[in-house]
Amino acid sequence: MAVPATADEERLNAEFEAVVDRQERIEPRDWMPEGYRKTLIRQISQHAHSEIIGMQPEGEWISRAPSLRRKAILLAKVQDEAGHGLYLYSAAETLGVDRADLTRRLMSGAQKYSSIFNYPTPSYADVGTIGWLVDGAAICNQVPLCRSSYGPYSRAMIRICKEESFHQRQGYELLMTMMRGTGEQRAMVQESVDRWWWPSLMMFGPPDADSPNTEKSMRWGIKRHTNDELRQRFVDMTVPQADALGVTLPDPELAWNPERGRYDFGEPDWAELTRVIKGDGPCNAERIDHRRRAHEEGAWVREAAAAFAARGRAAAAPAGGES
Ligand code: BYC
Repeated sequence: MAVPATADEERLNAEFEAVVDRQERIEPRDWMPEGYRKTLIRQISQHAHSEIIGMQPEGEWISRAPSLRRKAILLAKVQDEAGHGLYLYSAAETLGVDRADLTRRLMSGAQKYSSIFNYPTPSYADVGTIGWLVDGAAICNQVPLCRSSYGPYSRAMIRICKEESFHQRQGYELLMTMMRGTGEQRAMVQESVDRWWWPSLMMFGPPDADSPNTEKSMRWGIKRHTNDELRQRFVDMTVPQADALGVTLPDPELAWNPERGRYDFGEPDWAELTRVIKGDGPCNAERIDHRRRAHEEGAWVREAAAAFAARGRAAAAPAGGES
């Protein structure tokens, strides 16, 4: 049975709702309902995990990039993703959680990360397609999060989105270069787009009717649009880009609807999304194994950093012990 709120809690809640309604920001020092805090911790930490796991599929191509220029671009992009993860873990820590604990929850499977990173990257064209479609979907989803009601999250998202635009452009430029190349290169691009199109649509989450979190998250100003609204926006933005590139999107139902002024499109395979989210995608086990290995191999770095920080604290402490 729900515990009745005290008069004090009711007043605090009314103040909280007024701040959200005025489209102002909630800051870490402010009172917030427990459900709001929990939802933010869930979404921000899953987002952080996605950035860190998201380094793997493209990272596989760093040592095999076809030129120094392509290697430098890819290295910069993957490093940006590490940075995004760190901004987001820091934003999550303002809500009272600990990054080391969140990492443990990722590695144990207790917390999720985006379904998209459980697909393989067998072709170099996948580097371009991830930039174009995956980062394109990320931008669609994340630009509205710059206006999210929680201050540290919205500020992290502003910086992340600026970097995501570079990521999307480098992907599109890479694909455009390949499309101007040989027939074999054009076929590589098309094959890659065929594999990534539907998983990219799934990044926006389940259809609104099956999205248990959307209503509350919208009420609290955490999310600004529903999953289906953003999916539609992504399709409308991407179809003209596909035409300019000269690739076909693998959806026979994709067609301009003049009445709606938007594109109609087919239904993604929601059973596949559920399977991938539950851990049964093509690369789930591999991604988590890799993350665990990297965590174990990085233990000495964490120990060294902690020892260095402790030495700094000891040196800064006044001589003669406690003051
Ligand atoms: N994959 O009620 P719903 C990037 C889960 S990083 C896995 O609609 P919500 C990038 C959902 O968590 C991309 N799980 O949830 C990085 C929930 O489960 P729980 C990541 C998914 O939160 C490197 C359940 O399904 N972006 O772009 O209202 C290189 C029901 O869903 C997925 C973000 O994290 C999924 N696709 O809406 C390149 C953005 N979809 O937690 C690119 C921030 C749903 O209740 N996050 N689930 O057990 C969001 O905007 C929202 O969390 C979502 C889901 C739209 C993803």
